This record gives sequence, structure tokens and C-alpha cells, in this order.
Amino acid sequence: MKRIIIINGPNLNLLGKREPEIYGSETFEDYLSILKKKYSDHQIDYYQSNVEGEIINKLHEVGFSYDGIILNAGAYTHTSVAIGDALKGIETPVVELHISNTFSREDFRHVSYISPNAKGVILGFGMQGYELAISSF
Ligand code: CA2
Repeated sequence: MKRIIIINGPNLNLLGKREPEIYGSETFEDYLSILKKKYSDHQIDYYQSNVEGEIINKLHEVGFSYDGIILNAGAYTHTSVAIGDALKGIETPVVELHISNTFSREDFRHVSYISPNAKGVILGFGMQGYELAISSF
């Protein structure tokens, strides 16, 4: 039994409700219940926040006891030195995840403060990326 947490950042609470052409039409809560059934041999926790400091606090809280963190930091990926620094300070391996292929989008999405401190990066596979990330731990 592995302890894994999915941390989703800003605006990802809107999944399934806006911009379905980019992010699909499924809410994360619906997808999470499927994930939990599929990986019932793992403990899969979920946290979402639109607030940078709250994401950092959660990383500090789980970053020494969990087996894996799946982090979709949303737009903070491209701006947050503070989240990048938080990842340097924790022990649990982090998989950076993006639903969309950020390299096929605007140039500002090609920068990541998460990647240098991540075990690996999964992007462009839609929600299925979360399954790929879970199976990587
Ligand atoms: O592709 C991803 O997973 C992103 O992390 C999503 C972020 C974006 O800023 C990153 O560049 C890539 C945006 C999340 C916004 O999600 C929404 C979902 C539905 C409607 C509106 C926004």
C-alpha cells in the first residue's frame, strides 16, 4: 500500500466546467473516484488550492511521510520560485503533471520551476496522465 497525494493548483477546480476543448469535460472529483477504485491497493489523497502558500504548506505537510506526490501546479508552474524551493526542501518524490501539452501552447508555458526538482514530468495525456503518474511510484 503506497501513500500517494495528488495536489492540484489554481483553477483546476474548474475542470469539466470550462474550456472542455483543452481540459476535457470530466470533473476531477468524478475522475478521482474512478482512480481510487482502479488503484484500490494504494491510498490516494487529493488536495486542491488556488493559493500558492497553501500549496507550499501542503507540500511541507506530506513531503516527509508520503511515497509519492503528483503535482499539477497549474499556472504557478511557470511563475513560482517559492513552490520550486519547497520541492528542494522535501523528501517525497514529485511527479510534475500537466493535462495539456504545455509545449504546444504559449511560450510562457514552456518554463517550469517544478521540473528541475521533479522525479519526472508527464504532460499532454489528459486525465490519463494521473494514472501514468500513479503507476510510476
Ligand atoms: O495542462 C495543465 O494541466 C496546466 O497545468 C493547466 C493550467 C495551465 O495554466 C498550465 O499551463 C497547464 C491551467 C488550469 C486551468 O484549468 C482550467 C480548467 C477548466 C477551465 C478553466 C481553467
